[in-house]
Parts: sequence; C-alpha cells; structure tokens
Amino acid sequence: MKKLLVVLSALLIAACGEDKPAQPETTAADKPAAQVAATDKVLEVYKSPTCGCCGAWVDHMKENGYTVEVHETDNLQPIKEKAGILPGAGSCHTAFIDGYVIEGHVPASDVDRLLAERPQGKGLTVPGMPVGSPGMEMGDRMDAYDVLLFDENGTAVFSHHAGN
Ligand SMILES: [Cu+2]
Repeated sequence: MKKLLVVLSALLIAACGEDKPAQPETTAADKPAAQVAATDKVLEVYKSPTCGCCGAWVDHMKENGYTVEVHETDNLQPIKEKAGILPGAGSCHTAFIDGYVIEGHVPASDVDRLLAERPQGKGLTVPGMPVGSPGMEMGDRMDAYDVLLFDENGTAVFSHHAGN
C-alpha cells in the first residue's frame, strides 16, 4: 500500500514537476483547418520557472498556432489578482490574450472559440489541473472537466470535456 502511494505521488510529480510529462505525439488528423489560430495576438503566459505542466501547455498552444510569450515568476499571486481569478477557480499558470484571461489548462480549441465569439466576461479557467487536459497528459487517462467562463460575479460552463 505504501509503495502504491509512493508510485502515485511520483506520477503526480512527473505530471507537473520540473520535468515535462511525456506527451503523446499529436497527429495531423487532430488538427483540421491547417492550424490557423483565431488571432495573431500574442498569448502572454505567467508561470513559475519550475512548472513542467505549464510548459507542456505552452507547447500545446504553440502547436495550435499561437504565438506565446512566457514570463517566469515565483510570485503569481499579484498576477492572479490582476486577472480577477475567483477563489477556488485558479490553476498553475495565468495567461492573457486580446483582453481575456486564460487560467490553467484550457484547450486551444476553447481559446479559439473565445476569441471568435468574444462573450462578455473576464476569460476562461480550468480550475485545478484535470488529468488529460492539454499539458496534463498521463497515459490514456482523461478526467472529465469543464472550461468555465468567469467574471467578477461567478462562472458559467463554457465547454465540457468528457472523461474516459
Ligand atoms: Cu498545471
């Protein structure tokens, strides 16, 4: 039992530690429409220098056509306050693009849709770090999670990603 716990925590560390998690190769079939991002604006990402899953998410966004500028800091609190992240709705990294906040492991497809539809709100968040979200790959495991649209008053479900 103890051994299992050790293995589990080692997996968690591997998923978001100093090393990048193993990422399955994305095939061309996953990327229709020639990878054209919905915007040519720069995605500004704030993350701690040692956050492996944050780096994996940055790679995911780049693979989907986003130009990314990474700012490394060990003190994300002021950034999260500026972003207006509600208590309990935060995650590991915080990003800004075209007037919106992108918090945590939000899939590029949701950011594409956000920028195309431009709904009222501060931005999107995936609270916590669900396994199977972009940058949080752990083998074939996929936890179900919601991408939330948030503003100062609360959140609404923007999209649902099914688990397995
Ligand atoms: Cu993370």
